[in-house]
Amino acid sequence: MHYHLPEDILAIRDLCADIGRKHIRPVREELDRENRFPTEIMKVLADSDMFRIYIPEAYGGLGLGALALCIAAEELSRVCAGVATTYAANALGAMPILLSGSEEQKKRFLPDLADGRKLAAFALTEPDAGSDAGGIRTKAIRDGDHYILNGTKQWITNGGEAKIYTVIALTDPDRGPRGASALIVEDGTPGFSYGKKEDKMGIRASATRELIFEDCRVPAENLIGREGTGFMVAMKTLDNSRPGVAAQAVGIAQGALDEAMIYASQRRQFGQRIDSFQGIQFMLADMATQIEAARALVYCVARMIDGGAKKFEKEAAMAKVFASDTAMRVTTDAVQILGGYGYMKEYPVEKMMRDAKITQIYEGTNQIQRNVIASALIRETASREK
Ligand code: COS
Repeated sequence: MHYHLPEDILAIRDLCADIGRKHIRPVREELDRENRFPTEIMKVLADSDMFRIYIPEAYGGLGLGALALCIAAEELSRVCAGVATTYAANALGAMPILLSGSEEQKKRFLPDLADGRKLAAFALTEPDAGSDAGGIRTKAIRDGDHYILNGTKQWITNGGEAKIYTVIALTDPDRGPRGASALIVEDGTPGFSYGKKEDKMGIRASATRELIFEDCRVPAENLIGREGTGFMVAMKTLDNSRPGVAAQAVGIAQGALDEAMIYASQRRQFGQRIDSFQGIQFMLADMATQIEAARALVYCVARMIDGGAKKFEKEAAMAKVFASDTAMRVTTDAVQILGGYGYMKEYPVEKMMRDAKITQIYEGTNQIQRNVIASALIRETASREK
């Protein structure tokens, strides 16, 4: 399919493919086995200006927008979704500042993120507040020119590795989600420590860790926007980041199809290549068709965002659901095509199948995405009927 991508975005795709081939492919199995954070690869991405693409030019970025970020996430995920998650979680962490930060906050924090000197992370989820994001309990109580932060955040991508965290906490606990606010918390702030590092099924090159806040004093100037706007900031952040997860899912699925195509052309059974069997051909055709449909949806939403659309939560959720369900189906079929070999760790498709699973879960489970889509449909119908 021809997507008429502009030259600068095509260059990003080629650059990511090159980094994938030279720097990620040779180590992806080791990173996965050892649950090891890809520090060296982040350095390569920083040296290649890859952290600049989603940051506006005024703050040291290239201002290339959502489509560029999606293409980068897709191409890196084609090789290793764990590395891609580590990379893309920076955009997620930076998003509250990009969307709602003051000029002063943007000038203070974004240039370090743009040149990759510092990594970022986004902290919303808690042990008892996952899908029910409005149920968070972490508190940030104003005390003079500081907020006193207390609580635990769970499953935070880039936890322990990032230097800049955007944290959603209750500044007015009696008001529930309407009393939530977004704060920038820097690594090293007294009272801020890291808990357990998770041992995950997939995306094992990415670090997932608990954040612990115990009477952590955060300067009041680190409040993003106004008090009480934190839930909205979080929701808008997720609307903007979900197309990136969808792009990651497209990349994982494409990587699995690439492997299945090569294997099916080389494997011989019953005296012929297995890609000469109609049963395998139909599987490959369905895999390719689903991937292309997912990709078209992702690029379309990214272009909506870059075109300045104000509301795209429905489309972002649709892309996330469709692409991640596709990734799960396609990677499962890829394992099936490789048969017994596919089930073994010496072939990459079993890792891809494990990696695919998280795309149906994080940044909002696919059940929550369907809630978001249905609510938007019902609202649209009601407003048409008025
Ligand atoms: N953009 C802007 N505002 C939004 C919004 C959006 N996408 N979604 C909701 N809001 C606003 C609503 O308009 C409402 O505002 P008011 O209080 O002024 O009326 C407020 O936020 C609460 O919305 P709602 O009643 O829909 O909230 P719910 O508690 O029912 O939860 C869901 C909504 C389930 C959609 C939300 O909790 C969610 O997205 N959960 C998943 C969280 C997630 O993705 N976690 C992953 C971890 S982060 S990587």
